[in-house]
Amino acid sequence: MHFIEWYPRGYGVAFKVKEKLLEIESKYQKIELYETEGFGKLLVLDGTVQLVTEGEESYHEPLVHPIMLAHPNPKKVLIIGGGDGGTLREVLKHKSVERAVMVEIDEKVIEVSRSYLGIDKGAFDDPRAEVIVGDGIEYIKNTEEKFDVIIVDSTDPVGPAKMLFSEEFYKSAYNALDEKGLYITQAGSVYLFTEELLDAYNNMKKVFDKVHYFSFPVIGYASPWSFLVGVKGEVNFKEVKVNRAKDLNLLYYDPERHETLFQMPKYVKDLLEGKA
Ligand code: AG3
Repeated sequence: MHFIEWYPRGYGVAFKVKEKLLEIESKYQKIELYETEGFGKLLVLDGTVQLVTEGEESYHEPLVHPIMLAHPNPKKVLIIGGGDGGTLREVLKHKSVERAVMVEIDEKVIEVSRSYLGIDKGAFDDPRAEVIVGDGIEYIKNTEEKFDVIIVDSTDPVGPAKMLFSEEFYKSAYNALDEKGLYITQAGSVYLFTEELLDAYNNMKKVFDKVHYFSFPVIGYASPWSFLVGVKGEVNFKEVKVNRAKDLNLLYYDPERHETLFQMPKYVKDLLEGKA
């Protein structure tokens, strides 16, 4: 038995699976869960791989730690999406964090993750965490709070999450950042969603004071995977405070080699920089 996610152009990512543990239709999407042969449990939303429990850190670490370590003192963090709790868990590893708000639209993703995956490792019950079931777009538009860091851990920039990659959404995010703030979003497969990556990058450039891009190989995704960082004010994303990384127990992202993040295949770099 196997599970395959098909990307555009007939490219696929497959896992051999021992059994299907669950398939439910929530109000928002189809949620599937499998026991894989080699990578623990596999969470799938609307046919797209979200994570495997043995390897999810290859996504959550580059999503969370580069911006947390580049920010001078991140106290308040907002997470949009991230219902499995992996992002929240990594955020709360930072001692400076006083408050982390997570806004996930689909309650079922939280429930399924809590009962079957356990990757939050207690993060949902941390007193610094506030978990809100709701629409992140509305939340960010209406909140009066200012955050040091905003992390978007959503599904792909196609389909229902497309709004999260729009200029309008970036404007609300910019307003919800403190005067020095960092924003990050996953932005899809470098090779297979290049157009979406370019669109998101160009939209972010209209709003943020500076925009950075990087890529990282993620287990279970058609890698390399892209990430976009928006800066408000003066924060240098090219440098991280390595001494704050000591207790993070990292497996994939290496703050000592932060500069290696910025590798991107040449033709993609040329497209992003308008040289192609
Ligand atoms: N959220 C990003 C999922 C993107 C994967 N896309 C795909 N497989 N086509 C992951 C959720 C983990 N917290």
